[in-house]
This record gives sequence, structure tokens and C-alpha cells, in this order.
Amino acid sequence: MIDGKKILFSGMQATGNLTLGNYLGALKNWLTLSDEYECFYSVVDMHSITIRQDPAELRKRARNLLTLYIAAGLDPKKNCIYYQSHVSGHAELAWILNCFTYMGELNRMTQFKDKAAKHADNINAGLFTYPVLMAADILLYQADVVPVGVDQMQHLELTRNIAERFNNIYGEVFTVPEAYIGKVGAKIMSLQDPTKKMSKSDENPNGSIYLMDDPDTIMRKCKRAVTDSEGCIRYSEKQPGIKNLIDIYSACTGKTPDETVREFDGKGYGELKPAVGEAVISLLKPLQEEYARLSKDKAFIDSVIKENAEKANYYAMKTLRKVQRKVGFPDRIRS
Ligand code: ATP
Ligand code: LTN
Repeated sequence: MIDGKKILFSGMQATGNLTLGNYLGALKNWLTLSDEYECFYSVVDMHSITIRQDPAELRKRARNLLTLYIAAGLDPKKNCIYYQSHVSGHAELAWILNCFTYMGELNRMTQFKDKAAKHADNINAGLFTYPVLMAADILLYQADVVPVGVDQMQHLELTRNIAERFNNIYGEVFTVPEAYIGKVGAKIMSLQDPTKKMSKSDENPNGSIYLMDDPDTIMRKCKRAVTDSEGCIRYSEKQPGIKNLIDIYSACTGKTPDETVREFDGKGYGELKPAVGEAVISLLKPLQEEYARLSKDKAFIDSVIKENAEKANYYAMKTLRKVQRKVGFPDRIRS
């Protein structure tokens, strides 16, 4: 608890351009939760280097992502928006937790298997222990709740197991966090292959809507979305393309999938697709405008970076010192 509020932690990697999937699956939920919780939203740049990055590009993307958090509506005075690499406690706690995590557990992580297959020339130890750094991110702030898309559920379970294991040995050190998965938009699929999740690292740019796509591009991508030959609008696993469009439309307009199906009752794909396009365009317009404005305000963004890193560091150190003492590291000598 901080000031009587429960604690929320979440983060995104500064790799690739954010997609509508990232927005609907994660960012949008962050906004609805941000009043109720004391929130930490990190740009997890340390996770990004598990895949080889161009340094200048990573720096630029990290700043763009941080700016985007604010443009999406997260107030940096109320929410702690910061770079993971500015708080050394993440790496320090990750090391300790590495010693409480089993190889067998990490071997089961499906994201590792996927990423290792994709980057077969660089299967580094960081990619393997990535979920431990993620556990450290969360446990460092004693987070009660972690809003993520369903693809991160396995990492959350591992985090809980590590926390419980540590607590069983040393007493109640860590809060055991709960995942928060939104009702709609938890898994947005690729527009070109609705059996795959929409991903910022997809080679086919037509499969993903990027948050910075202009209206024409968004409309074109929606109109070209892969569907089926059934010809009717139903919310069914048998029609994954249509189901995905219903999900996107519902998430953008705040309707339930049932309401959307009723709205398009008797109508064809030729009506649904442009309606989805319009809904996405109106959702993203204010975000894009605010992003353009904020990007020019260097002094403001710099002040957010500095002040929030200090705040994050304060809470991180409280947990880290406690953990270091529990595992038996010698106390620091104060003069
Ligand atoms: P990559 O495709 O490069 O692996 P990613 O698009 O999965 O990356 P992350 O930074 O790993 O992006 O994820 C940020 C957040 O967005 C996570 O909470 C994740 O669960 C969520 N998310 C990512 N893709 C989707 C999607 N298609 N639908 C819903 N949520 C998603
Ligand atoms: N692994 C996540 C990003 C991430 C994260 C976190 C999410 C890193 N640390 C802590 C929530 C909490 C991903 O790939 N989407």
C-alpha cells in the first residue's frame, strides 16, 4: 500500500512501433485503473536488449514510448512513468531472484521458445532469464495487480511462484501479485492471419495497425482484413477474422461483442470493415494529436523522466534493502 492505495505495476518494451493490440490489450486498461491504484508504468528498456538493438534507435524508441504513455492519458504527476534502466534495483533484485528460480521453470516459458526460434542466431542467457527480470520489476514495487494481455499470463504465474517460494523461506517479504486481464481486447489478432496475435514485430505491416498510422492507412488495412466466405457476422471461433473485427470494434466503441453483433445483424462484411476502420481512427485521433504536441515539449518530458526515476528509485530501494538483509548480505555502514 502507498497512501492507502493498492499498487499497480506494468511495462512495455521499447521495441518496434506500438500496435492497436498493445493499446487495447494493455494501455487502455492502464488508463481505467490509474485512479484506483498507485501506479508504476515502466518503459522496460532492459528487457529490450534480450534482442539485439541499434543503440540510437533504442534510445529514440524508449523516449517515444514514454511520451506515448503520457499522450494516451496517463498523468505523470499521479502515475510513476519511468525508464527501467534508470532504477538499478531492477537488475539487483533480478540477480537475487535468479537464485530462486529453477531452470526447469524457465524452460517451460513459451515466449522464450517463440523468441529463441525467431532469433536462433542470438539465444542469449538474458532471453532465457527474461521472466526473472519481469518478476523483479513487479515484486520490487510490491505490486498487487499487473495489467497485461493474456500472452503474459505464464510470466505472471512464474512471478507468483517465485514470490511465494521466497516468502516461504524468509517470511512475508513480497506481495503476491494478481494479473489483470481486460474483458475486451485481451488478445487482438493479426488482420492478415487471425490465428496469430497482432504483434509489433510482425514482418507483414498489413497485419498490424500501428498507433501512429494515418487514417487512410488504417482504413486500407481494415478493408483488406482477411475474413472468410461465410458471409454473416457472428462471434464465433469458426470465423476468427470476423471475431477479431468484432473484438476491435467493441473495444474501440466500448460496446460488448453481443451488442456489436446485433448492430451488424443482417449486414455484410462490406459494412463491418469500414465501420471498424472509422472506430479505430476516432479512437486514435486524440492520442496522435497529443503525442505530436508532447514530443515537441522537451523540457517537460525531461522533467518527467528525472522526477519519476527518483520516485521509483525510492520505493525500489525500500524493497531491495529488505530483501538483501533477508538473504544475508552484510548491512551497509552509515557514517
Ligand atoms: P512483440 O510482438 O515484439 O513480442 P508485443 O507486441 O507482444 O511485442 P510487448 O511489449 O511484449 O509487445 O507487450 C506489451 C503489452 O501489450 C503486454 O501487456 C501484452 O500482453 C500486450 N499485447 C501485446 N500484443 C497484444 C495483442 N495482440 N492483443 C492484446 N494485448 C497485446
Ligand atoms: N514481458 C512483458 C513486458 C514486461 C512487463 C513487466 C509487463 C516486462 N516487465 C512487468 C508487466 C509487468 C511483455 O513482453 N509484454
